[in-house]
Amino acid sequence: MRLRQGGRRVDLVLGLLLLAGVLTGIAANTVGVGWPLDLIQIYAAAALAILLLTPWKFVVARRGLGKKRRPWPVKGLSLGLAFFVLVAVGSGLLHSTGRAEFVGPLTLMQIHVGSAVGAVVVLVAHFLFHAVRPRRGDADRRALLRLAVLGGGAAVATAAWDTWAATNRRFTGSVPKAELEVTSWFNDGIQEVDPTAYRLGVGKAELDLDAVLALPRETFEAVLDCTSGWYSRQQWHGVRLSAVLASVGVTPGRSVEVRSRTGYARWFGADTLDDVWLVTHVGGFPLSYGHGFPARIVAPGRRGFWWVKWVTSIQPSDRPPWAQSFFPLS
Ligand SMILES: Nc1nc2c(c(=O)[nH]1)N[C@H]1C(S)=C(S)[C@@H](COP(=O)(O)O)O[C@H]1N2
Ligand SMILES: [Mo]
Repeated sequence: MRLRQGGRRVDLVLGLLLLAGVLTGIAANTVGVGWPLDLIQIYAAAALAILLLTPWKFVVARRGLGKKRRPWPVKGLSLGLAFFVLVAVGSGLLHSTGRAEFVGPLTLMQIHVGSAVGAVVVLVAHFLFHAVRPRRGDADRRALLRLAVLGGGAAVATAAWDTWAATNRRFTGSVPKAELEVTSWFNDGIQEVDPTAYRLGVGKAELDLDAVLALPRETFEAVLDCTSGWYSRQQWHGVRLSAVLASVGVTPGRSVEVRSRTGYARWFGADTLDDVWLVTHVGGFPLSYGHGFPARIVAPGRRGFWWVKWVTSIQPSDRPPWAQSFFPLS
């Protein structure tokens, strides 16, 4: 009886830790740089708390698996869930060290996200078969004390991990790279844009490449931080979107739609256009085809998926910037 109650509590805490992991994981991949909270620290603490609970869960699970009454789908789901969670935690921790990137053809981040999605799917199925419901008696003093010990243990483990293992990660969880990596959100192919044929539509005006290069450009540094788990600080050279619009006398609506030759688009709020750049050069050289030649967005403080490459159109829009998908959909 005691053990059964203990098992339910372990499951409850594990379920809450998984939920915390999913929420902070998604949040860390949407927020940008001006963020005061080290979300990945909470994320890592949830993961390490799961690891700390593994020995207890193991005892409980061994008993559950031994039960003849328990139907085999529940047992299968339990094992599947344990597998996905341990793979997700392990691949995430390994990635955070920045010392490994691939396992076979897959990146650690792909394995991490894939197994986390797998865990959520299995958890939902598991719950449908074998629901754990909290009871009032679950939160007695001893249970709360244990929870506090677990929290303390996870905090210490996280601090140790950050000090000795994940030493170079940003608060987003990304690890550093000296050079940019040619990356696309989904499957946009590299565009080999002919510079003589290039036209940039801004409102009703059309600028050729010389006209873009004649705009008031500046040099600055900014960090590209991709949701695939790396970041790179580079020196960029380009013009603020506010200046691009002003040069042709266009006023933004509620936002500005920036569209790539591939159709990929993001909307930037009218009040942010001083801080979003149309750049033509990186590290003192024109952009390469892979990095968005002849012109791309650099949006300091926003994740890589905002940094639209091969920009061919900048249009005022009535769409409020929040009325777009959280992450690009294609
Ligand atoms: N047109 C277009 N622009 C894009 C993408 C894309 O798929 N299509 N991917 C974005 C993502 S997810 C990232 S991280 C950066 C990568 O820029 P890089 O290839 O120069 O490193 O480009 C962004 N711009
Ligand atoms: Mo990205």
